[in-house]
Amino acid sequence: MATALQNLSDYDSSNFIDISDKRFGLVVAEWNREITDVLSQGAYETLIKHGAVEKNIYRNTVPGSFELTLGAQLLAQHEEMDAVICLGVVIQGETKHDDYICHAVAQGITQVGLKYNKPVIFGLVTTNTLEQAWDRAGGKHGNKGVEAAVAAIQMLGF
Ligand code: DLZ
Repeated sequence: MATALQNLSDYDSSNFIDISDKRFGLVVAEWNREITDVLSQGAYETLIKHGAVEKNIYRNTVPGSFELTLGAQLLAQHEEMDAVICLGVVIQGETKHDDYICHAVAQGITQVGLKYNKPVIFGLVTTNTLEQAWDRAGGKHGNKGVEAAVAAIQMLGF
């Protein structure tokens, strides 16, 4: 019987396709920058580990997670771009801003992926507290940037 996958970073990478000629765009939100930098580093290192070439990885920052959608579109529209990975951290506050941002990003990047027919990965960490966000950026719940990169590679082999 197959073992349950705990998370995407446990994925069996032996059947990943060759990504040495694939181009990846990383779109990274500057809001909660200390954390998004860790997510970005995790995604970058994962792509390199699985065979991507440094010159084929394009990293762009946007002010906040709300801008991830447009950032993704500006990269995805290039024919030579194979996959885009969106990374951000949205922490719940006193208002509903987190809800609005998360829904907008989820819907927006879904549309970008469908419009350009290429993987646009949702690497948004959405938590109640800063501590929970760190838990998902190299802490006890792994690094969601790593998982986002794995998802991109996996989808390229689809
Ligand atoms: C305004 C805002 C707030 C309150 N919180 C966050 C957050 O937790 N994470 C994040 O990535 N961005 C946040 N932003 C900024 C918005 O995403 C956006 O950049 C601004 O509303 C400008 O459009």
